[in-house]
Order: sequence, then C-alpha cells, then structure tokens
Amino acid sequence: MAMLSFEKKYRVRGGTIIGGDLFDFWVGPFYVGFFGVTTIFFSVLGTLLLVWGAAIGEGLAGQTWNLWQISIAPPPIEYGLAIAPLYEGGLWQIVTFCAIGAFVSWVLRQAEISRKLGMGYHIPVAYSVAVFAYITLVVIRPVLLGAWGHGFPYGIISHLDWVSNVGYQYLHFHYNPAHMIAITFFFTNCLALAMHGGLILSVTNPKKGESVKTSEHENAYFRDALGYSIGAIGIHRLGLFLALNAGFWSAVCIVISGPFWTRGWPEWWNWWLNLPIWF
Ligand code: UQ2
Repeated sequence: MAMLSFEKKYRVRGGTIIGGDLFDFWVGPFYVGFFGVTTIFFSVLGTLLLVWGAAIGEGLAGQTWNLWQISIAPPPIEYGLAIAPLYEGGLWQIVTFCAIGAFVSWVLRQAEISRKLGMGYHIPVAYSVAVFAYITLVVIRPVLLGAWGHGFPYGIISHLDWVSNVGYQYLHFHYNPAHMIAITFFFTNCLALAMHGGLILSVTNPKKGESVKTSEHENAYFRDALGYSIGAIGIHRLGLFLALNAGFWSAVCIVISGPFWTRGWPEWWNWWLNLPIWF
C-alpha cells in the first residue's frame, strides 16, 4: 500500500513499552509493535476456538452451523470458579482469556502509538472503559457471585436470551438506578453526536459556488438557537465525557445486580417510601 507523503514524517522510532526496537516497524499501513503481535495471536486463537467449538458441538447441545444459534456457553454454576472441562465451559473460559488478552493488547498498542506520536492517552483510556465493561460482565461479576457460570454465552441469540433472563431475574431492570443513569448517558451521547455531526456537515457542505463556513458560524448557530455554544474543543470533551460515562454506568448497573442487590429493582426504591418525612 502506498504511503501518503506526510506519513513518513510520523513513522518515528521509539515509544515502545515492551520489546524495544524488536517489533518497532510497520507492515503496510499498520504499526506492529509487541502488542500488535499479541493482539493477532489472541484474536486468531480465540476466533479459531469459537469456530472449533461450533464445529464439534459443546456438551449435550447438538452442534449447529446456523449462525444465529451457534453458542459457546460458560460452565454450569455448579463448577463455581474452577477450571471446567473443555466441552463443559472450559472452551468459554479459554475464549474469555483470549478475548481479554486481545483487548488489553489493543489498549497497550494504542498507548504505544500515542507515545510514539507524542499524543495524550485519551484513546487508550477511552477504549479501556469499553474493555472494563466487558471484563465486568465476564470476570468481575462472576467472581463476586462465585461462579464463572454467571458470565454470558458467546452466541448471537444466546447472549440476547442471557440479557433478557438476567433482566427478569431482577423483575424490572429499568428500575435499576445505575441502568437509568447509563441509558441517560447513551441518549445524551446520541443527541450530542447528532448535533455535532449535523453542525459539521452543515458548515462543510456549502451550496455550489459558496465557500465552506467558519467556526464563527458554528458558534453563531447555537447562540442563536440555544443562547449558548459549548465550543469546538468543548463539544469533543462533552462527547468523550458522555461516551465514557455510558460505558462506565453500564458496568456499574450490572455489577451491582446480584453482588449488591438480590431482589427486584423496583423494590430498591422503597428507600424513598421509608424516608422518615412522611406522615
Ligand atoms: C457547539 C459547538 C460545536 C458543536 C456543537 C455545539 C462551536 C463544532 C454540537 C452545540 C452543543 C451544545 C450547546 C451542548 C449541548 C449539550 C448537551 C448535553 C447535548 O456549541 O461549538 O462545535 O459541534
């Protein structure tokens, strides 16, 4: 692949966390690095194990090549936090290990590239929140509940069934206060990105013969419409804040379900009725 004229300037040595110069090179447009190698290793191994598991079938469940029905499930609850036999959840455990290995490798590769370019760590920090949400689901919460069986199965339909079942286990999951906060962040994030995307496209797509509008126009639009403009950097800080909080409160809402609250979520709100201010 051809290198863009300015790209060479940014292909600087150093910034590696592990391996020194050993993997400090590019393959085509891609930076490799030690963590590029470990990312490839874990993602290829994990994916092959999923395909292999689907091919041989797991436990009593008959194998299927129906893409929607393929599922690699965690061990039964009875296995607790032990290592399970391969076809009784062991495969899920190894795949989970590979997934975490690949995700953490990717975070560290992002960090190496940030260091190399002298940038801040915003990108690896942001991605880490998504990885944290995944690890909360398949490690932190299962460990707090004492069984790997509390992880979610790796399958298209099966993971949806898992979400539905766990939701109903708490009667009505929408009464979970952390879930409410997470959803509010997701929706506000949608609003902010729609406003930002809409604004940028509107100023950069002038009619034929007209020139692209400036940041003055961007500010003026929202001052006219709302009496306030958050600014060009501000909107990106807001976007990062909203997105990170959406992921973070998602992790919180599931980790408190079980380890810290075992009844239905609607009942949690009884604290309000139990305030000593009513007569
Ligand atoms: C803005 C601005 C941008 C933007 C957007 C706004 C010039 C290019 C979208 C407007 C954003 C506001 C008023 C904040 C809205 C608050 C929430 C919680 C959704 O002012 O600066 O830069 O893209």
